[in-house]
Amino acid sequence: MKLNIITFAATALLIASGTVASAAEVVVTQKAKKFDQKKVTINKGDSIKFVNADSITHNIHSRGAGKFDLGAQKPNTAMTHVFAADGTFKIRCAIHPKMKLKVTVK
Ligand SMILES: [Cu+2]
Repeated sequence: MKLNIITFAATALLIASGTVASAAEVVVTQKAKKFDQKKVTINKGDSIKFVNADSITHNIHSRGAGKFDLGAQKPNTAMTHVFAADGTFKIRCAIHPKMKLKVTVK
């Protein structure tokens, strides 16, 4: 009986550590109509949390393969996008065309 409990605990620990290692989250902040990073490299399945630290609305999107549109993002909010496929993504703001971020997913 005692052995069964130990086996169960060890299995649970393995599952938990595997979950933690599988996906990461990178934070990219929008400030003064710019992304705080120009390039981000992540692994497939990772996500980017986009923080709007401006006092104006932004609208993050990407066209082409794996396109997405987060829609209007109000000041002092965060939106997260999961990159499920590999490739290179050009992230733009629909309101401020000069905002550019390149995301490489490996
Ligand atoms: Cu913007």
